[in-house]
Amino acid sequence: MSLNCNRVKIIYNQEKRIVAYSLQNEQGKWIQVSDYSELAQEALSKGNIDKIAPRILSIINTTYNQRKRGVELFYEGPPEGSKALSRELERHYSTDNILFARKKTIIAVAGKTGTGKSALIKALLDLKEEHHTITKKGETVVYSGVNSSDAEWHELPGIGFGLDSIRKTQGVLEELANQGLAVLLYCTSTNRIETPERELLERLSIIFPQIKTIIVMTDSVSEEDIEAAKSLERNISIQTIPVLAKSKRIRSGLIPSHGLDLLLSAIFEER
Ligand SMILES: Nc1nc2c(ncn2[C@@H]2O[C@H](COP(=O)(O)OP(=O)(O)OP(=O)(O)O)[C@@H](O)[C@H]2O)c(=O)[nH]1
Ligand SMILES: [Mg+2]
Repeated sequence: MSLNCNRVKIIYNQEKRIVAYSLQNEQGKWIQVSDYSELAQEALSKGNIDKIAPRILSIINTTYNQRKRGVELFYEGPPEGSKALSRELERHYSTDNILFARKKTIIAVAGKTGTGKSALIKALLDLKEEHHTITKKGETVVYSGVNSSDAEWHELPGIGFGLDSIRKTQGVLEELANQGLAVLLYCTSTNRIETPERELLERLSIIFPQIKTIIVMTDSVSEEDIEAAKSLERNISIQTIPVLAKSKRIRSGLIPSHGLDLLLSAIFEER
């Protein structure tokens, strides 16, 4: 396997039967395949991975493994997909220099104390109807899916006052990055990201371009909050999604939860 072989990632969302593909660029950042790639065709992005695995591998081998320079193929999703892919690889591509690895999706959820990290994870797991176990790793709470997606959600301890607290968070995130962290959800309950928080996010994106960062504006209840999320996104150039994890009772009635579906697609489909 040469050092500059292509790296392709297949992400399979079984509930929605959506398959997404990313390529790693020279900087190490994962980029979704462009519309020009044969992998982007409709027939390969929707459906049961069992059925389309042969075509997926045939395209990957012809397009991204020219002169058998080698491909590192990563898979994130339920075991059905990795079984289908490795069966097909063994049958038809055993001499084609394709290295295959299944990766669990590691998602970090960070942000200041009380910004709704726990509420967010719980709401996302409920929405996915994902059974999970909860364990502690140091001060981090780890929610591990035990049925379909095999994702791990790491809730970092809330960031308090002072730079030490930010540094500690950076340390934990770097450790996770070395274990293959795929997504960082950074929670904020206001439309302001303070300078140390912004610097943390910027530093991480430089050192670990492969991590997809999303700012989650929690407790978003009004039109103004949605506008604020847009303006934050413009300012900081990081995708920002306004979310209300749990419905909220106010004097004039109940505000239903929202934004969770969009956030799940951003995590599990667009990488
Ligand atoms: N109604 C409603 N309440 C929320 C929402 N998000 C957070 N809360 C409430 O806000 C408070 C703090 O939320 P947590 O999820 O515990 O915040 P956290 O970031 O996990 O806090 P730490 O773990 O202490 O850092 C709790 O009382 C939650 O019930 C939401 O979307 N809707
Ligand atoms: Mg919490």
